[in-house]
Amino acid sequence: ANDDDDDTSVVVETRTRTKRPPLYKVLLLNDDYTPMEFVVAVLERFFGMDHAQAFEIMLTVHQKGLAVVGVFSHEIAETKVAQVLDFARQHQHPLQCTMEKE
Ligand code: NFA
Repeated sequence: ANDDDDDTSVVVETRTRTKRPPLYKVLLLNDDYTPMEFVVAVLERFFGMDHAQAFEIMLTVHQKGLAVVGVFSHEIAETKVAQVLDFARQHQHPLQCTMEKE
């Protein structure tokens, strides 16, 4: 410009910190009443497991009291929990399912 200083531009770079979204574990809980075959069917239907995988995880829940059945974004985890609880209620089983931040 028509003045006596020098035209100097300054580039200000702001560092972008990209945060990965938190993940949530979906847990299945043991109880004394839900039939084993029903739990296997839940794991196949909502968590995409084949029969052998589903049976194995069902047994872990039965023996240990609970197991992680998947890890998802908050929204997907919430949906999985709701689907399992709805399906269990529809069949009048007390199966419990919950989520926790990883
Ligand atoms: N404990 C249940 C039974 O003996 C089976 C079960 C497994 C229930 C996993 C809930 C979760 N019928």
